[in-house]
Amino acid sequence: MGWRSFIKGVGLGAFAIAVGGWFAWLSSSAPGAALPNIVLINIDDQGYADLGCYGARGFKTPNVDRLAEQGVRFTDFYVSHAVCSASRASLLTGCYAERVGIGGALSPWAQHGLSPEEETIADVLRARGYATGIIGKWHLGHLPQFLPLRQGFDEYFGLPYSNDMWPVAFDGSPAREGWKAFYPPLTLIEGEKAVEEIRSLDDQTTLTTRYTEKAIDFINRHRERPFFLYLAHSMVHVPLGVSGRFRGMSGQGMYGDVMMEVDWSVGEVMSALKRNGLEENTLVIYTSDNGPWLNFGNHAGSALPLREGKGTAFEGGARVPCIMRWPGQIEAGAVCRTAAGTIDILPTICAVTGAPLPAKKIDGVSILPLMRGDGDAGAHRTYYFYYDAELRGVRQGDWKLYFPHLSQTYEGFEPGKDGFPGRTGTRRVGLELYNLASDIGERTNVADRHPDVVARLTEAADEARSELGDRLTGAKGSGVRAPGRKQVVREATQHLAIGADLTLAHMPDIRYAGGRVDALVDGRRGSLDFTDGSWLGFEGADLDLVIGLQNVQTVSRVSCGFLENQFSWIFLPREVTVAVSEDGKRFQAVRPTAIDAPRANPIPEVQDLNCTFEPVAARFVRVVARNQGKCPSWHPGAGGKTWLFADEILVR
Ligand SMILES: [Ca+2]
Ligand SMILES: [Ca+2]
Repeated sequence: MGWRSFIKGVGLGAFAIAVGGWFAWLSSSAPGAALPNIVLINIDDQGYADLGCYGARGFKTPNVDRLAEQGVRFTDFYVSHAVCSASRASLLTGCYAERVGIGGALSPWAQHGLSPEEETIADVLRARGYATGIIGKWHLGHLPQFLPLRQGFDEYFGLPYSNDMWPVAFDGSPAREGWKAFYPPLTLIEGEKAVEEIRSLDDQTTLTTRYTEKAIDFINRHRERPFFLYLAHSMVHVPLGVSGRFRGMSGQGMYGDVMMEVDWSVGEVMSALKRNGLEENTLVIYTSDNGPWLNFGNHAGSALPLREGKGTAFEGGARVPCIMRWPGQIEAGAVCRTAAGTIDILPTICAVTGAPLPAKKIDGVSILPLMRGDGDAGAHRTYYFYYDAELRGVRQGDWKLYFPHLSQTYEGFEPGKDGFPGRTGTRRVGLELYNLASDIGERTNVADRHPDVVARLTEAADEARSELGDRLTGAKGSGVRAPGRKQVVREATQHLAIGADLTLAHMPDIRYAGGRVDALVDGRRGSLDFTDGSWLGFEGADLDLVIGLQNVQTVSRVSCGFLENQFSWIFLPREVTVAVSEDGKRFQAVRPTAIDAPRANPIPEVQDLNCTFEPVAARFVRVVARNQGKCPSWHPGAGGKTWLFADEILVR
């Protein structure tokens, strides 16, 4: 029994419920009434149309199709967020990613991860007496304190993040420039230990087979007790890798070959369940974390007839296949056309197993009635489509409404091929309403014709805004919880500028420190994590600040904290100038601090730049930190605007 899992992050009340639930199960589990095993298979970047039963062309997926023949296939199933980390946060917690503070795709330098205070599917099932294992891609924080063993899993084997976050160029050679050169080595992790480096495209070809072998081993070892197996394939995310057995098998090319191998893997898992006599009493769920990465052309899947793909709120990004098989509980060959999503999987598993729901608020609901054929159950539920903390869309019934935003677009751009990406563009999306029943490809905006629907969905969106926030409208969500952070904000000692009046020549970006300018002199210093709510970020602009002290003070030192995180285009300033004044009009420069030209440094660092001078009487202190302006030629973003991140200007 994992006592730690009971105690972790829950209060005594929940502890009592968890223990009570477990004993209740022990006492009621007569032979033949054992709790069902749960196998959750999550594919990376697989498109809506990449399975035979969803209309795949050029390759076959007989094993996944068989799951659909024997279970239920959802036609309108959604991820909450069409990108890896955010999508996985929702899948495992039953929450919109915004609620649990996880956005986008975490980089290998991320200083945060899914908070260990959150309860995952593994947490709730382990508390119910299940053995829990994850094989494959995690991507909810690579630091040890955020890895799966801290999130309810007994066992882990796989990659901590995406298989393309590695120092290897698109052609498979060691990366010497561009983004790829910044990445640390990509390593497979067993438990919490790095066990082996994935160095080459050849190494990538082994992943699907190895994950499958580990999955079968897990099933064999846990045949005697209920288990939860989360098999999160690294494929079919680029760089594609397929074993020799499937190379050239599909006739569609590499992508089809890789899909066929993933399908083979599903067949192997099903065979292992059958050999162990577990085929009946296991709920198998198959889904994908987001739509296809279309600019990879023939190395990407297809979401047709849906619009766009990964990284957008359109259907091609957010709508994914989902199949569930559970003989005797789910009717064979059923098709569910009611909207549902990955946020519903945790509460559904709780309903199926009798496990208590997480103590903290979640967003999903049990879709057990839908699985059992009651298509009307929850037909009027609302699903929200966030991206980058922006509430971009909302679906209710057949209607989907988009709010004005800038979206990535693949339309009109020549895709790449053979593992190389093509360009993508940006599209301004307006207030757009589509009827998905008559216009699944989202081509005819009918917002003008249905003002009542627009009003109703806008009202529904307001509920999400007040609960989960929305960067598009500036709404702060009252239900948003913090992610797990490696470092808390560093304390600063008392200094003269705390609480002083601040005047800024350029306003910082509102995304960091929530636009609170006074964070610069609140006595707390930013950590290595630029999302920690402490930093003020300036894109392409200088920090030009006048600090108005309460009264004239003797000042002899000004210290400024700056962050360097070149992967995120954050650079140290090229110069810092400090000047003082008694009247706020005539300033006397005390000393400029020139800073060396930036050199490539992939590791995030906080630098405190100190300026010490002869004591001088001052009422006002002006600090100007010059932004580098443009990413240097050696940087992957060469020519793009650099960010300057400042926190805590200490005056003494
Ligand atoms: Ca993905
Ligand atoms: Ca501060």
